[in-house]
Amino acid sequence: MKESQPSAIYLKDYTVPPFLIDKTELTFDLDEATTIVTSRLHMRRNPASGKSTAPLILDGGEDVKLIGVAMDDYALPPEEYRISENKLIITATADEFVLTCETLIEPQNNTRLEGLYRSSSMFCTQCEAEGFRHITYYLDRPDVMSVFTTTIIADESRYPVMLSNGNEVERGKTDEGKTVVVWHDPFPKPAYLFALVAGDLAVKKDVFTTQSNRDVALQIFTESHNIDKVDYAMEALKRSMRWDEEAYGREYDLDIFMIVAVDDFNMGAMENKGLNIFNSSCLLASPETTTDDSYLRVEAIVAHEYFHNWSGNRVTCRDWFQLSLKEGFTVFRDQTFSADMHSATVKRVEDVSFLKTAQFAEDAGPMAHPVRPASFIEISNFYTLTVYEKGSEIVRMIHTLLGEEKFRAGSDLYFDRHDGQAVTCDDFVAAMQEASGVDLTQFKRWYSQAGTPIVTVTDEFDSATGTYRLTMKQETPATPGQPTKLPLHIPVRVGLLDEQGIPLSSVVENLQADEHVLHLTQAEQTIEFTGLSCQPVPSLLRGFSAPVKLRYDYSSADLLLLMSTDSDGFNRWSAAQQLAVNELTTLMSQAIDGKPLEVDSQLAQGFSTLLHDDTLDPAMVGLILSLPSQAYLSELANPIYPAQIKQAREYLKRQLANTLSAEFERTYHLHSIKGDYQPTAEHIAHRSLKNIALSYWVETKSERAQLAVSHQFESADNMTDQFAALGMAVSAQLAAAPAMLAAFYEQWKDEPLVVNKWLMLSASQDQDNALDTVKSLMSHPAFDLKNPNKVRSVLGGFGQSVSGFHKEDGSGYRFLADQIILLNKRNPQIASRLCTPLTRWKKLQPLLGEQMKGELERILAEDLSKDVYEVISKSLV
Ligand code: B3K
Ligand code: ZN
Repeated sequence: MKESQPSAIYLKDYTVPPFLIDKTELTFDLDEATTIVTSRLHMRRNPASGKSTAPLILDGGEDVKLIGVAMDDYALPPEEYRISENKLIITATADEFVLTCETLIEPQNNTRLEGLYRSSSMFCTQCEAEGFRHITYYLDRPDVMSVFTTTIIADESRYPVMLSNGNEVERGKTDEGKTVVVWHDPFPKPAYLFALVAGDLAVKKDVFTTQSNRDVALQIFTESHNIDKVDYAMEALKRSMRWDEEAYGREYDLDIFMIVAVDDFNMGAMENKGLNIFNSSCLLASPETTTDDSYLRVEAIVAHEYFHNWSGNRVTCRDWFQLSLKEGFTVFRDQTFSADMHSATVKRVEDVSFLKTAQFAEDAGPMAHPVRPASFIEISNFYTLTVYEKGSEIVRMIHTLLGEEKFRAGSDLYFDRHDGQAVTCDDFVAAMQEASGVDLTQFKRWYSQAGTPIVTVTDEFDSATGTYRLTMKQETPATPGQPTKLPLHIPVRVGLLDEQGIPLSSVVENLQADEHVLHLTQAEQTIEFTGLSCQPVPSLLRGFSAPVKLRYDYSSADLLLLMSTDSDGFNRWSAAQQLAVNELTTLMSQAIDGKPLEVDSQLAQGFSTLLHDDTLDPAMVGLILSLPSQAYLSELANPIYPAQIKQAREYLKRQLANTLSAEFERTYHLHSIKGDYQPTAEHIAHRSLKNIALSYWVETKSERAQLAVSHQFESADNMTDQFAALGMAVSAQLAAAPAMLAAFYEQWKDEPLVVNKWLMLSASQDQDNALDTVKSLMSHPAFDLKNPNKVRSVLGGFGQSVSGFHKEDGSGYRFLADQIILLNKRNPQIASRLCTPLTRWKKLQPLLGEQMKGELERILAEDLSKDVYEVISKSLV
């Protein structure tokens, strides 16, 4: 362990920067061995800071070597500056000056993939949140916005493409024959949005004409062998640009918009001004190599990064505590975009399912934090589901409270008022409140209070007066650092149905309607619905109108009714999930008690109705047929018995398969589509229902079903069908599965993105020898510890192997801990992300939980990066 441990920084300590940087001029002399960066920073004291004698303190990294520093061209002698804890400190400065720094960095030795690094044969950058300081000394904070001019000097034969933010303004040669390219970005921006790319890249070009009739050049760059896989991303980009004009009135501002795909990238993509950089897995797509899910992901991420041009770049964050200002809002924007492009209900179900599985688990664990955190040790650890997904839910609730028109007035005011500024979540809410006249004072607690509220609903019906009363109680469990909680403003969308499922109109506060938005603002509140002729079945929290856990004692009959009749598609899915959860909970208890499993499945009846109704949206039917995942059931359980959850799921799936085998076989054939692959909502829907039906049918192990799986695997003309067949063969443990896995690798070994899917599936196999399998995958030629996608595939996949990861002797946990220790120094961000499954130890059954805790303690004894230290130390509190 280190002598002194990293310490936290606090939102309450925020102060404005003592200096500003009006202009930033950077020169990169690119070379494989060493790169020399010269910066000329046009600085002045910040009049708003009131500190007229404060020293100049610039952020740097341990990997940046200072060659020289000059002020107004006077080279500072060593006694006039010092470097301490990676900061460059200059005590005496004028009020206005030009600071020149020359630094040396080694991109090829940069394994953290922050700052400037090499991926394949190219140079690329990643600067958010605090990566720029690994390039040169700077005021690396988002409230310092500067106009950047970037000069790139490189050998053109190896780096014919040299890119940075903004527009290319100059091109020439040095005396030694190297090429010099100068880029200028007229929009002031924080350093986290800086980007540079140099490499031998192919480009796909297009043009977008904006609503005000300006032509914008669109360029997508990849290594040449991938350039045939960017058409879908280009079309998605154009759809995003058009949508942001229509939905938010936001037009693109520069003359050129570029995207570059790189293979080694810590996350999905990055919204650098005018030069987005993407993990190739989030950009490239072709029918043969890309599944439907990945197509949708490419479209959503292209949109997300593009939307940041306004929600993030033009209006940015004052400090990193405000991260959700740009991320929550931009996720809401991309979710709405995808909903508009495809099916809104399907999109909502997928997003909510993800939130309830992963964000709720985060909220219930040791890293729980508010959407606007009050403190952090390492900001990279706060690019979380809470900041992103729950942050988006907060914006969605504002949308629900304001309605479409006022919400748009609020966003217009926000963008116009704060264009070119670095602002806070409070500024966002203030604009929404001011433009709408809706009081959001209490609502703002959603930003500062962590944890998932539990809303418990009870009801009574007075038949004499036709009055129905709903009593709602809210309670938010304690989270680290927040023992007590205040009531939140929770919008609850409610409809009432009669016993046939027909909507009942009712009156709430003088408003007659089929559906009401109730405002739960107190710890407990009763709401009266009048004008009812019969006892209703409530359809609560329609569309998941707030990110809460809803508790209401539905009977199975109520759930079956909602599942087959509710006018709210989301709640039809939700009712089916609840019914499945109820049955699985019974089965899990039996498994834990060592009893034989048996359940009188009501779900089979509901599924049968769905499978016979050919008028329904096949995508929705597919979603309803999908049983709650192992991860979701783990989130609900306390304590978690992983093996018994798995046993219960497998049992129920087999039961349903056997009961409804004819229906599944029929559905499989009915939804098999002919013709060319198309990633349209309609085709995706048919494929998804067909593959879910087949995945049930094959559980019967009938010969016909097994043949259908092998046939689909061999003859599919698209990755969705081929990979689905492979996945179900593996999970049903068909005899043919090992040969299919081998054949798949052989077929796709030259397509790294497909190989990643193979690595993930192979690592997630639920077998006793799963640990041996994962170890052999890590020494497989296809594996590469430098590449985050491969690490995520293998170790993320292994985490899903219940019998491998949760092995009773603790060997699975030990193995993951070893990998975290190995990656801790090489790539702290990736190492820290890998810790997540270990943070759940307190909820695991004691036997397993103790083993996990032991591994956390072992990791903590190492010399840790800030990233890993924060997660591990907080998990052990
Ligand atoms: N803003 C980036 C995320 C950066 C993560 C840095 N550790 C991508 C996005 O959310 O759009
Ligand atoms: Zn984002």
